[in-house]
Amino acid sequence: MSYFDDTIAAIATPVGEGGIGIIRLSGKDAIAIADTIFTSGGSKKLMDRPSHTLTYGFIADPVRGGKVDEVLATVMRAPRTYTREDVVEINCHGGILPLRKVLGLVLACGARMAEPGEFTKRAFLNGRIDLSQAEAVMDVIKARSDRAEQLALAQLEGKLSKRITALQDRITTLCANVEAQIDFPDDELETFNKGEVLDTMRGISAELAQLSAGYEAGRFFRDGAATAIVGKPNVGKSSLLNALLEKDRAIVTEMPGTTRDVVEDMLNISGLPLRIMDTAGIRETHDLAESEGIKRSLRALEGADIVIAVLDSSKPFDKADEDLLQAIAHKKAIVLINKCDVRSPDFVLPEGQTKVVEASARTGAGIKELKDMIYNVCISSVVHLDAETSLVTNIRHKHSLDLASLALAEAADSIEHSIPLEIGAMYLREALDHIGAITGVVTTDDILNKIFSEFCVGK
Ligand SMILES: Nc1nc2c(ncn2[C@@H]2O[C@H](COP(=O)(O)OP(=O)(O)OP(=O)(O)O)[C@@H](O)[C@H]2O)c(=O)[nH]1
Ligand SMILES: [Mg+2]
Repeated sequence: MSYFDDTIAAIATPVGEGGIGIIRLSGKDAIAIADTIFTSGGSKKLMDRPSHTLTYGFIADPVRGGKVDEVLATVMRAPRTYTREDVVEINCHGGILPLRKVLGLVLACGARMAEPGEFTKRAFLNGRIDLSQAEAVMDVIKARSDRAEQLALAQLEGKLSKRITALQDRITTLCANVEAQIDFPDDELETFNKGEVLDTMRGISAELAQLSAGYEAGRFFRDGAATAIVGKPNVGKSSLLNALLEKDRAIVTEMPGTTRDVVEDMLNISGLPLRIMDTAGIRETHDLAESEGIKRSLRALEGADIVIAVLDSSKPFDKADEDLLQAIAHKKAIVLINKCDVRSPDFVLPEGQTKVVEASARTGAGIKELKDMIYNVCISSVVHLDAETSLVTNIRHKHSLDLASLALAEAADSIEHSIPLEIGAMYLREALDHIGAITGVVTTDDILNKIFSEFCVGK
């Protein structure tokens, strides 16, 4: 049974010209509405066609007559459909004009224009997928690397939901345990052993925290890690960008102050997408354009997830290099000792730097080591990463995990300090609510509207 009684429609393919374009209808009248505008060679009605079959025919204007487009119509009957409702997909010729005309007819015949994400929202509300799976649909569409797509697909298949539901079940059992102890305090309940209960609570709290810790790596895979290359003028930042990208992206000259603006490109390291930025060399200057460029460098440095600080080893390490190391001390950063092909014996890096790579942007030596180090710095929080790993990639999920982990820790503390068990039970129920928000067991219209409004129309 569907949650809705109206039928929605939208153009499901991107705007622009293509081989085909698809109009998608979903709802209890989807097939009847399609039948009012669809004619096949014979007198075949879509209503009489078996589910999950394709029918060749034409779309015609039922009022004014006249063929609008030659199409293939797919009939898919509930419940084995994307939304769990009756769905019809009309494959039109892929220009925007036929698509708009067909959509116009469908709307005139009683369908309502779908809102962004409304098909997926129906899949969720009709119980086919949970909320984290619905959110994964958008991540699959927007994935920028194989690895990001793999993670989103794992989430769509419910791997994250399974892990979360297992934790949820364990908390529910705990909660029942504690509540039984409240209701029957005098009975010697075999299930309530304070030490064991505390261990279980802390164990689950730690597991939730660990899932949450994977978020940063998950976010990098999903959105790309912003990586800024910074340093003094002429140390080889633009050369390094070009070496990493294996193309002549940025201008390189022997003149200090060559790069004036931030030059950005995408780089993929073993499936990890990076937004890599070459910046203007940082120094005192009276040149207006250069000083604006330097301001942008500093902004890029602050905003970056990862910083590559480039030093020129053909010259002695100086005060400006020292200032740079100071400026990146609070960031995830790698120190790159460049120009190692012409390294001077007077270049001495101060002690205490841990992530250091020696390289030559000119010869390409050390570039692979740099890439490996960037990858490791990005996913350091994830011990083990394979196809089965489900990483949290969504900030909403991370927040809920953190809150649930905190509530469990509070529950454990209160029970440890012999505070009335009612308080512990309250924290446990709070933890359950936070977990439930991830899969959508506990949610509000506001949250749903916000999540689905970020989708594209037709999905
Ligand atoms: N020998 C040697 N020369 C290098 C190396 N990397 C860069 N250079 C040279 O150093 C000079 C400056 O290189 P750029 O890449 O323009 O330096 P930059 O840091 O981007 O300079 P600005 O944009 O002015 O801040 C050029 O002449 C490069 O060919 C290297 O690894 N070895
Ligand atoms: Mg440059």
